[in-house]
Amino acid sequence: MRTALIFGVTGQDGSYLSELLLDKGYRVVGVYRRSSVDTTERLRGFLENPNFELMCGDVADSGSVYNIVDTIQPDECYNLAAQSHVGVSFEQPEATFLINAVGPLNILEAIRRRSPDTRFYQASTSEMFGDNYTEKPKPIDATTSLSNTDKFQDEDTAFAPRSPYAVAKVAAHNLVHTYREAYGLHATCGILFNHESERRGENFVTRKITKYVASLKCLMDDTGVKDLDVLGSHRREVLYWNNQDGQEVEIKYLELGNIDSHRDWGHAADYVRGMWLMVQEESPRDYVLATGSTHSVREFLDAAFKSIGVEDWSKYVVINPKFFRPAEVDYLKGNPAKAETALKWTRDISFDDLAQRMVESDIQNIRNE
Ligand code: NAP
Ligand code: G4F
Repeated sequence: MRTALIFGVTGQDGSYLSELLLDKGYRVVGVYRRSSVDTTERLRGFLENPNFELMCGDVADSGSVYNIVDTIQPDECYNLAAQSHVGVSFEQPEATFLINAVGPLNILEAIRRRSPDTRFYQASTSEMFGDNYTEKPKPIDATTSLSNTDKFQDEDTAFAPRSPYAVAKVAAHNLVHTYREAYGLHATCGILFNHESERRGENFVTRKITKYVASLKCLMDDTGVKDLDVLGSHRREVLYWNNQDGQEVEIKYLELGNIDSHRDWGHAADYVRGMWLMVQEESPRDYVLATGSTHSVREFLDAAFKSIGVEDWSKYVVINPKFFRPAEVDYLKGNPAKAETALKWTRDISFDDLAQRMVESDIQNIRNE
């Protein structure tokens, strides 16, 4: 039985990766950090699995990382731990750098000193490209949806980080390369573009939108009102309605920041499969995982609101400068040709399916509350 160690197991990707590895017959050891509240909500489906166990630790604490790596001697180690919110990284740059750059350094050192045969995966990100892209590509593999005139990012596009989050991720990315070359570690970076899911953190833009849309749908169903005029004749911050059970329900308008930025959005379940495939390679190499399509936040709003039959979302959305970032990444569109060709990596869930699944799941969550 192979053993996998996952730092950041309680996060979105950690939960999907654990499921994948347990299905493949791995023993999975997940590292969670001490908290005053339970953070294992996303692990509910497999917490009782005899092949799954939890250890407490913090990537920013080298002693705990050394101890865990030394004790477990994993075949594979995945570092998904991060302060992963780009906006928050402007408010907490030091903590972000410690977790996102020093954290992976601690793991690399622990592996080098205590478990050098462990294969290591680092969660790099498309944010590292900043506003840079490649305009005139070399011929692109026919299996991708990219055309030769597209602007995109791939493994050869230079990094130009625009946030403390991205700077820390570039540092970690370069550390992985250094440890691979200097010490011969089997260490791989997956440069992953945005991937979302029903388990996405609630302060990322997709989930923030789908949670709002789901509450709107429940409210409309409960009250029989088809088109709430949140910003029109009912122009008040919060509207109250009585639902079918006679309970008071409130709905506010949805406040967002920059809705003109473009992201390449896929589903996390598809992306964790790509992480595993990278680690199985004989020689460690970096790969971009992306869909090859880009959509604005506006287009995500279109898809989410359409899924409940609302065509005009402008009645529900207010732009609040509070959610703008000091520096924005305007355009991300990944070219997954290398992963598609070398790893035979494919995706099952489309952009429209993604939005719909997230809305449906949030409706279920409200109904089960
Ligand atoms: P996420 O849901 O925010 O999960 C992050 C995980 O890191 C959580 O389990 C969190 O624990 C843990 N963590 C934070 N600080 C830690 C520390 N000091 N020590 C140990 N664990 C710590 O993020 P995700 O979306 O799953 O992303 C996984 C990784 O991929 C992250 O490194 C992210 O930067 C990177 N990435 C994500 C995307 C994306 O679109 N999702 C794209 C590219 C790269 P708590 O539960 O206690 O907070
Ligand atoms: O959902 P976001 O916060 O994701 P962002 O910044 O693209 O970062 C995510 O993807 C990265 C990969 O490219 C990961 F490395 C990172 O860990 C994370 O998972 O924001 C997406 C876009 C941005 O342009 C943001 O400015 O949506 C815009 N936006 C507009 N209103 C908002 C909001 N973002 C958030 N979080 N909240 C808003 O109200």
